[in-house]
Amino acid sequence: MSLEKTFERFDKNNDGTLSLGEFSDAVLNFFPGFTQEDIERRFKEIDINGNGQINVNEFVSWFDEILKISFDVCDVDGDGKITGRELHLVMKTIIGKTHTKEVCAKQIRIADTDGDGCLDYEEFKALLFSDFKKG
Ligand SMILES: [Ca+2]
Ligand SMILES: [Ca+2]
Ligand SMILES: [Ca+2]
Repeated sequence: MSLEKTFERFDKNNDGTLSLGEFSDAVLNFFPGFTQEDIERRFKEIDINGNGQINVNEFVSWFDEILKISFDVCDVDGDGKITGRELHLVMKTIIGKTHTKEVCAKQIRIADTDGDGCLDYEEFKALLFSDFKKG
């Protein structure tokens, strides 16, 4: 699942842009902890020309940045990798989901494609998108 595909999926009326409602659905799907107020503020930041719509380029670059920030926040010790313990902390504080340590460890195992026991940025993204697919 790429960010472009995510965009298309949430562009419910297929007009090639995301309205505030469509954007809100997309954000909440990945980050249920966001409040409506946060979402509206971010929407205004992304919608630079103020026409009330976000195009695919604006969405993809914003989302990529948010994912990088989330990754850095998750990576508490800053070694460029996320462990099960770090993931547990993050799910709770940022993403707003409470998972047990066991569930986090299992998710790491599933998403850890190179088998080093931790998630790098690409694996982290894949994990978020796999959650998205399930939901
Ligand atoms: Ca739309
Ligand atoms: Ca780390
Ligand atoms: Ca890995």
